Amino acid sequence: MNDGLLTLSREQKSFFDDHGFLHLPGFYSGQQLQRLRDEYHQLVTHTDERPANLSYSYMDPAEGYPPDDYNPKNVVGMMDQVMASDFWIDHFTEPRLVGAMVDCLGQDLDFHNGKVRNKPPGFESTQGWHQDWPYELHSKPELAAAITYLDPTDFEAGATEVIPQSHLAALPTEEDKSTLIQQDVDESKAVVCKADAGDVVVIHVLAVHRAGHNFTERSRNAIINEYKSAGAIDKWNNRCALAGMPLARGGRQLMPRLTDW
Ligand SMILES: O=C(O)CCC(=O)C(=O)O
Repeated sequence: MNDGLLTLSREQKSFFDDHGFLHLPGFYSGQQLQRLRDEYHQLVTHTDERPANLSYSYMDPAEGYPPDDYNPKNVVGMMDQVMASDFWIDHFTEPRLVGAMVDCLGQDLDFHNGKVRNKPPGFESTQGWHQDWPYELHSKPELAAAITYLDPTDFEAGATEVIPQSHLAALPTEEDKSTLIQQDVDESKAVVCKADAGDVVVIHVLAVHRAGHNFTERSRNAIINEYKSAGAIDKWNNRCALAGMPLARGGRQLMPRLTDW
C-alpha cells in the first residue's frame, strides 16, 4: 500500500489524473513477459481452436511487407480474446494491473471489454484522432484502457500517440463518425508513446489518441483491456464478453488466479 494506492506511486496517480494517460515501462518482464509473448503467439496462430464467441480479423499483406513469423496469419485485430483460455482471463485480472486500474478509476472496478490491436508489417492506421468515449458511452466517463505492448513500438513502428490533458471534456465528432474533427485537433502537443515489449499504457476514455502506422518488417502487437468504475453505467449496450464483471470492491480484488502465470 502506498497512500492507499494498490499499484501506482503517488506520482504516477497524479500524472494520470493530470494528463489522462500513464506509461508504465517494464510492467511485464522476464519469464512473465516471455510467457505472455508465447501465449500470444499461440493465440494468433492456433486460431481454429478457439470458441466461436471471440473474433479475429486479418489484414491482407501490404505490398512489400510479408507477414512475420510471430504473427504469420497477419491477425490485425480480435474482439473478446478474454474467452480464448484461462490464461487470457488471468491477463486482464492480473493483480498489479487491476490494482493500477483501481488506482486510476476508484475502488469499485468492473471489466469493460478486451480486444487485440496489432499493426502487422505495412499497417497504415486510418482511424485518426479519437476519444474512446463515443464508442463506449456510459453515465459518466470513468473508464480507461490498458494497452499491453508485446513488441518495441516506436514512431512509424505502430506507436500510440496521445495528447496530454485532452481528457477533461468530450469533444465533437465528425458527422456520422465516432472520430474527432481531425482539423480541430492540435497535434503540436501530441506525445509518441514509445513503448518496449512489456510496457503498459493506460489511456483515459476522454484522452485524444490515435494508433500509428507500422512501416517496419515486424508485426507490432498489443492487447487492450478496458475497465470502468462500477458507478459508470453502460449506455452503449455493451455486448462484449464479460462486460461489467466485478473485479474489485472497496479496493479488494475479487478474482482468483486460474493459471500458474
Ligand atoms: O492501437 C493503438 O495504438 C491505439 C488503439 C486505439 O486507439 C483504440 O483502440 O482506441
